[in-house]
Amino acid sequence: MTRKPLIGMGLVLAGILSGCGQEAPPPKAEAPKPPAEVVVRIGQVSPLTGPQAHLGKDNDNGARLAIEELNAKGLVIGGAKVKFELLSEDDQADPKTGTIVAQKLVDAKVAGVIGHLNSGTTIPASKIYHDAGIVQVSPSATNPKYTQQGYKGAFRVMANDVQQGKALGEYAAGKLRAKKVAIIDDRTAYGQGLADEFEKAAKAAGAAVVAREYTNDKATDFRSILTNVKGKRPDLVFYGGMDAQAGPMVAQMKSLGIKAQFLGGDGAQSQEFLKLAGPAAEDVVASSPGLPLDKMPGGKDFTDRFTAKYGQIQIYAPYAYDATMTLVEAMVKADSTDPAKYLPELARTSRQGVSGPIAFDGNGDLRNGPITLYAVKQGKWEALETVGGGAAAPEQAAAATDKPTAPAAEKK
Ligand code: ABU
Repeated sequence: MTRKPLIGMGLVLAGILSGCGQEAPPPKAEAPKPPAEVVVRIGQVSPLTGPQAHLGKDNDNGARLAIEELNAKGLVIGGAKVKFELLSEDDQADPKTGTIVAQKLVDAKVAGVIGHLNSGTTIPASKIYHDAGIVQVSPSATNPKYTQQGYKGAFRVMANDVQQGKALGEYAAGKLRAKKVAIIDDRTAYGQGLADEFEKAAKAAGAAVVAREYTNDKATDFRSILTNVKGKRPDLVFYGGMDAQAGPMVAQMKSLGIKAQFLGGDGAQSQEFLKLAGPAAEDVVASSPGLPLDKMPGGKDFTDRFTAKYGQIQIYAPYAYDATMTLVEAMVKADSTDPAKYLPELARTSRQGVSGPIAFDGNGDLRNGPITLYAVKQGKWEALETVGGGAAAPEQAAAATDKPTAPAAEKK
């Protein structure tokens, strides 16, 4: 027996139905199924306890705001609706604790990490993430070594301390006309590294280093080293370290009658510094990578959204927000939350963040990151000047964020 083609059978069946005076019902279209929801964990690490807890919470809240906004969009990645979950860990700004919590995040199978805050924790933790194939974007670690280790998954969204130290050294010897400088650092990767870069640049610009002292990132009494410094009669005291030390140090300089100009880096350029130093903060100068908040392309909107939920911005919240948005944008572009799949998209990032344009060089450093110098005037930080980078023009400041910018080269 010969088999009839199915189409012929169909026609026969249709004929039978029409012979009965009935119309064939149109085939029913299946209602599209809503994509399944998957939970994607993103790690965030910063000091959430101890003297830098206010900064750690600032990073945490910046990343948290980004996660809330991303979840509100209902993103679909790889065919599934994604709910992001922020896993925040406290590294206490301690390098050993940093590696312990990094391993905890690896074990929790996070899809990426925002952090750490401190260079001293970011650098040792980066080996753990690298070995586990996890991508890391630090909002605030500025020691150059972090991105010089050859780890393809290590990125940062602000300028590093080679750039910051140079800007500070040149400002000290140039605009501040310092001839004799004293340098104090906290012996952390950040504080010592920035002090070394400052020293190089200040000497190259003609200043002499008359004292080099050190403390640590838990200390609160600096009178002994400040007494040594006073004996050298410097024009300027540079401190490489965080606000928890810089604030009391400035207050103690005043009580010891040290009239030298105080200069610090981004670790000192916080709202907390103003509280800790009190009236002695007046005329202090400090730098910070990035643009002043009111000059950031998305600064005003971000400030409104952030402060409504979390209160005052300390320093790094916009960068933690940008780091998170940049990481997730790469996942969306790759249509995958697998670090191996979205890493090439992250390396090619070219976007407008709230803090400014975000694109990475071959090491994972931010391209053209600006550095801004600030002075305390009437108890508030006032921007003095911005060096390097592409400082946002006023018309750019009003522009929406997340706009594509010029394409960047492939990472490594
Ligand atoms: N950038 C200063 C604070 C964080 C760090 O690099 O240690």
